[in-house]
Amino acid sequence: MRKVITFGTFDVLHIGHVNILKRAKKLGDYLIVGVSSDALNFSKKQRYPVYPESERLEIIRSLSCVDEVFIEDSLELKGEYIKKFKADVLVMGDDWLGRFDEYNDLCKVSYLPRTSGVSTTELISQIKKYN
Ligand code: C2G
Repeated sequence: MRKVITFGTFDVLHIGHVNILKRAKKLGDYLIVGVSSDALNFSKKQRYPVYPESERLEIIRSLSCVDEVFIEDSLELKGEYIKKFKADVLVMGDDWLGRFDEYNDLCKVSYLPRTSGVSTTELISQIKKYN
């Protein structure tokens, strides 16, 4: 069984998130998703996600292409997560191109193209315009 692991916040779920998860699953048989914690998100972006981690975890768990989920507590723990889940492939969007090449020693690292024209940040600013 070929295991694929990927990570993300997946706040305000949109088609770009679904596309990357479906494509990640196609690279193997079993898809594990590390959902970034609220605290990790705050440390990265200085704001909390719209949906709390418990809800983001449950939403991602409910997708048919996802087999297993867990909370990602730190960006620096990727190597530990890859070993713990015995992942064969690490998938990230190409906005992270080159950032995780160090894990090539542990598994294959694959960057997939982002879906253009959609992002959580753009959705939030669009929603703010609806009064
Ligand atoms: N994504 C995509 N297309 C978009 C938007 C996002 O393919 N239009 C991908 C990203 O490249 C990422 C995944 O969807 O691989 C999740 O995106 P985010 O929720 O923005 O996650 P991010 O903040 O990049 O967190 O440990 C890594 C980080 O936690 C990733």
